[in-house]
Amino acid sequence: MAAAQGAFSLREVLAAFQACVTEQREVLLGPYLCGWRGLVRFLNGLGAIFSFISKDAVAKIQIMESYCGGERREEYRTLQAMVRYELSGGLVDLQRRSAHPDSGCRTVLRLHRALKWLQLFLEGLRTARQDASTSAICTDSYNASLAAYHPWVVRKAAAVAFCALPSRDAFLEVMNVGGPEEAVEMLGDALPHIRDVYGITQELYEQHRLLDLP
Ligand code: 1PX
Repeated sequence: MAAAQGAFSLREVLAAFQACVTEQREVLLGPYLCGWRGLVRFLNGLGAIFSFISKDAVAKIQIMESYCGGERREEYRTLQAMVRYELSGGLVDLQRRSAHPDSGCRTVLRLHRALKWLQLFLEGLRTARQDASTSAICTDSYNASLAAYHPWVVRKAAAVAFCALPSRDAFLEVMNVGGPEEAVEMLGDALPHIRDVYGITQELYEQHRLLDLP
């Protein structure tokens, strides 16, 4: 699978996660959502079998984009501001989805859990042997993160889709950042930023007891 000339590079997509964290250690939602948009674009390029995943991700990105571009956009500039605003305004369903089924807090929580999958998957890709199976790396990362939050039917559909992933080398090539060595190096540079965004979000959600939002 050759990397298409002029196709976008995963380097730029992952750079968005670096741009997320401010000096005050706040997470900017603009670059965060840009990062997710880029990842979805990448996922779409992997084939139609992944479209049930990208549809759900896009739906969640769109919910957040509408808050970020809406009347209360100032309250949605950072994750910290969003949590403050939604919690103080009673805009989050804490027990069961009812009056506020699509709060920013619950929507970001879904993306946040998926970011853990991404972190594990990229770490796996980076450190695996050349002949490793991408689908096994993806399955392991999924089982160690998102799977716990998904019903049986989603887990099964995901397992089937993962079988369609190309080999590790082909996958590194579609990332379009140069040869396998360069791709591995780029992942090494990008991962600390993804871990950082994940860690800040996790701590914020823990502090406010938001990690189990329905
Ligand atoms: C170099 C690597 C780049 C790969 C880019 C891949 C981008 C993947 C984007 C995945 C975003 C997944 C968001 C899932 C959010 C979620 O958990 N939603 C569920 C719960 O939502 P609800 O509103 O009902 O509470 C929802 O049930 C999900 C349904 C769709 C299936 C989600 C399967 C997720 C598998 C993630 C692994 C992606 C594999 C990509 C292979 C490269």
